[in-house]
Amino acid sequence: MNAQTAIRLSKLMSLALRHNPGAFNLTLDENGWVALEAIVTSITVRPKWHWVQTEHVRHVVDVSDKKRFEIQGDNIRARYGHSRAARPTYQPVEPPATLYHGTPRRNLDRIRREGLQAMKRQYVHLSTTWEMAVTVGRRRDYQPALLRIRADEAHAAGIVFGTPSGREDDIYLVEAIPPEFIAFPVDQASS
Ligand code: HQG
Repeated sequence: MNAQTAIRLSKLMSLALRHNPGAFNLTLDENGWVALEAIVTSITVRPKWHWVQTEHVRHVVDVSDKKRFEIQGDNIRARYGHSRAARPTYQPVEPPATLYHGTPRRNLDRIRREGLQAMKRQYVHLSTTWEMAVTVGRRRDYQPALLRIRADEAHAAGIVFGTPSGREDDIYLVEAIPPEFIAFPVDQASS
């Protein structure tokens, strides 16, 4: 399987495990898990994907730069990013003092007013590094606004942070971040 095909398979797995398991005849449990065998079968019935085997799905899990998926025993799930498919309960963890979020500049005004909201997903996604936040923001704006989240203060104020692993991780998930815990860029006008 070449790299491009692996990316396409990864997107298909995200569709099944984050957004629309029904379209794959899959039923996820409340934390997003489903049998590995079931997702492989559901993919192979799709035109052009008949060749997929468990090892291909495992390969996508292994090579994912962002650890999008995880396998435990005979089950697989998306670690984060869910919209409708499931609402995983993440183990509460103490966040690092600072977390980051990259967003298109056009969102800034609204985020200043109402803070970060989960929008179409189940949770707000926060990054541990500035670089990752830039990458996330660049999906939709070549020069995204970068927000610094005062996670220690938010945590002290009772906001619950979780991670897919239940311990220190690359991605932190939270219901919402009110504007008082966000340091906005001063030199970047919203557009
Ligand atoms: C914005 C991808 C207006 C928010 C990424 C974001 C990440 C608001 C957008 C992961 C807002 C939602 C998640 C408000 C938040 N007003 N806009 N009050 N509150 N927003 O895709 O964080 O590659 O749901 O800033 O890399 O961009 O797929 O969230 O711009 O890790 O594995 O609303 O998904 O991972 O967009 O991305 P998203 P996100 P994968």
